[in-house]
Amino acid sequence: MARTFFVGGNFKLNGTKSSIKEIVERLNNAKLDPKVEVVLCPPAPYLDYTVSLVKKSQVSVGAQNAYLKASGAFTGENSVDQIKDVGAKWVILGHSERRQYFREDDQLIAEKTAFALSQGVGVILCIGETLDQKKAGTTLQVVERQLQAVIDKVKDWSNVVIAYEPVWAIGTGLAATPEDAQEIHHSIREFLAKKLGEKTAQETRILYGGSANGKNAVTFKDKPDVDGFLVGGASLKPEFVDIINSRS
Ligand code: G2H
Repeated sequence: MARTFFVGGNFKLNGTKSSIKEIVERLNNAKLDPKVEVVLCPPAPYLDYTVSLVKKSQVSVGAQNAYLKASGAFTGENSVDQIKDVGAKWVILGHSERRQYFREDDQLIAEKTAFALSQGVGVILCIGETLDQKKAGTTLQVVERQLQAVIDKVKDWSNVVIAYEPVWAIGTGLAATPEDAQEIHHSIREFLAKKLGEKTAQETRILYGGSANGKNAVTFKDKPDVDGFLVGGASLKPEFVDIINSRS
């Protein structure tokens, strides 16, 4: 089964009503490759607004974080039920910025992933090694450990998209080479096959994230295990359209 190419826009802590309107209207008016699934992830206060602006069925909206409870006394958290209530369908979990600045560990990320999936919200699950881990040659150990924590809690991966985001490539302008990304993505798929079976491994989309942009996206075109991108900085710019159309 062919995997649908997936491009996520992670706005991070950026945007205003006016800039988000500009981004979504650009996508509404652009000629997008109809075979690509696009997910826009604005900051939580703009989820409802972003949903209201989207005009194309291939474009949906996701949150950048969600808690492992649907409601209650959890000041400051996002609820998957509320994410669903405003019409968003996805949530990014495990992003390295959450791991680093908010001390989220594998266990918490796995619990949040399991909860979001149980409530019918798709998860863009981020994994990736730091520069020190890459230098130490432990990239695969790190991503396998991050995946294993989720595998222990989640058996149905049909609503999970993995984003391999090497931390050293995030926001640095230094993207992984397509060859390196392909090698890691292939190893991740082999790991999924070993742990969850060949069918799940073949069906799960593995995105590349880390300084993806309008110029380099096309260089990943012939890499069979790169099923799309999770895009930060460039998702705020007109070149986001080029990334979405990079396979066509
Ligand atoms: C990695 C990526 C989006 P950027 O964090 O998740 O950001 O494309 O700015 O490196």
